[in-house]
Amino acid sequence: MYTQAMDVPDGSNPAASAPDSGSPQQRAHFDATIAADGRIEPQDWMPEAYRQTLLRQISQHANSEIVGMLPEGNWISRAPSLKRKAILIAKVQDEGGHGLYLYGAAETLGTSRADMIAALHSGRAKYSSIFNYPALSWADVGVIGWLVDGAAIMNQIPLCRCSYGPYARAMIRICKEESFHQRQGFDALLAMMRGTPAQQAMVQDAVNRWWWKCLAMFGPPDADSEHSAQSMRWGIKRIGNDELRQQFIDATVPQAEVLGVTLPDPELKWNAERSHYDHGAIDWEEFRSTLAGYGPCNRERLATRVAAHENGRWVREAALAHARKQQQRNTEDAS
Ligand code: BYC
Repeated sequence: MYTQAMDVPDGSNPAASAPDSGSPQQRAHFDATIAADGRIEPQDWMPEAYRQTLLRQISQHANSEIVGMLPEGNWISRAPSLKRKAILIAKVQDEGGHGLYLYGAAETLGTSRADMIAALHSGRAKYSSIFNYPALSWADVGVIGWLVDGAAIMNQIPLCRCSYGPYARAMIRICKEESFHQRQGFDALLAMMRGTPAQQAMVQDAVNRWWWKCLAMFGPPDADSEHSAQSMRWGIKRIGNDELRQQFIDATVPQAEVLGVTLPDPELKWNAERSHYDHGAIDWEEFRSTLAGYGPCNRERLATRVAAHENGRWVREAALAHARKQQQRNTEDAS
C-alpha cells in the first residue's frame, strides 16, 4: 500500500551507495554557487543530503504526474463532445510527458527510472494526495484543470528557479503546458455555468468536493513541514507551503466570482489589513490519513498504475528487441 517515501539508496547504484563528503574546495564551490543563486549541475559535487532531497521531491513529482493521468483518463471515453475529447487526450498525454521529463531529471542524480517506478508500485514512494480522490462527473474534469492544475502551477512556477539545473529546466517547459491545462479547465466550467441549472449544480458540487483537497496539495503548514526550511536554504523550494497556499487562494477567489461558483468556506473573506483572503481551517487529519494510504482511491490508483505497467510490458520488450537489432545492423554495416 502507498505509505512511505522513497527509500534510497538501495545499494544497486554506485552513485547512490557511495556518499561523497567532498573536498573543502568542492564544499566551498557548492556553498558559493547556492549563495550566488547559481545552478548546480549533475557533474558538480553536491552534499548527499541535497541529492537525496532532490531525488525524493523530483521522483514524487514525476509519480504525481503519471498517477495524475488516471482520474482524467477515466473520462476520455465519456467526454461530451469531440472537441472536449481531443483536448482531454492532449492534456493527459502532456501529463505523461511531464512525468518523463521529471524522471529524466531525477535520473541525473544517480538512480534509474525503473527503480523509481518500482518504488511507486511497491508503495515506497509518494505521489500527490490529490489523486486519491474520485472524479465523479464531467465537471470534476474541469475542476481538476482549473483548481488542481491551478494549484500545481502556483507551486511549480518558483521551482523554475530551483537551484538544481535539470529540475529547473524541466519545470519551465512543464509550467507552459500546465497554464494551458488550467485555462482549458476554466473554459470547460464556464461553458457549463452558461448552461442548464443541472450543469451549474454539477460544477458547484465538484468545486465543493475538490476545494479543500486542493489547499492540502501545498503540503503541511510550514510549522509542521519537515523539509521546507532546509529546502529553502538550498534554493530547492523558493517559497514556503503556507505562502503558496495563500497565493493560490488569493488568485482563485476572483476567478470563482467570474465563474459564478461559491467556494465552500464560510470563513473566506478579504482581510484589508493583511491584503489577503482569510480562510477556514484545513482538515490535516484527513490529509495525513490519505498519505497513510486510507484515501478513497489509494488502492485503486496504485492497482491501475501497476496493471498499466504490466500490460505495457510487451511494448517495452518489443522496443528493446528492435533497438538491439538496429544496433547489431549498424555494427555490421560499420565493419
Ligand atoms: N501529497 O516537509 P514537506 C500535477 C509530503 S501533479 C503527498 O512540506 P516538501 C497534475 C512530503 O512529500 C504535480 N505528499 O515536504 C498532474 C513529505 O513526505 P516525505 C504535483 C505530500 O517536499 C495530473 C511530507 O509530506 N506537484 O500537476 O518540502 C493532472 C512533509 O511535507 C504532500 C508536485 O509534486 C501532498 N500534497 O514539500 C493534473 C510539486 N504535501 O517525502 C495536475 C513538487 C506534502 O518526507 N513537490 N507531502 O515522505 C513539492 O513542491 C513539494 O514536495 C511539496 C511538499 C510542496 C509537495
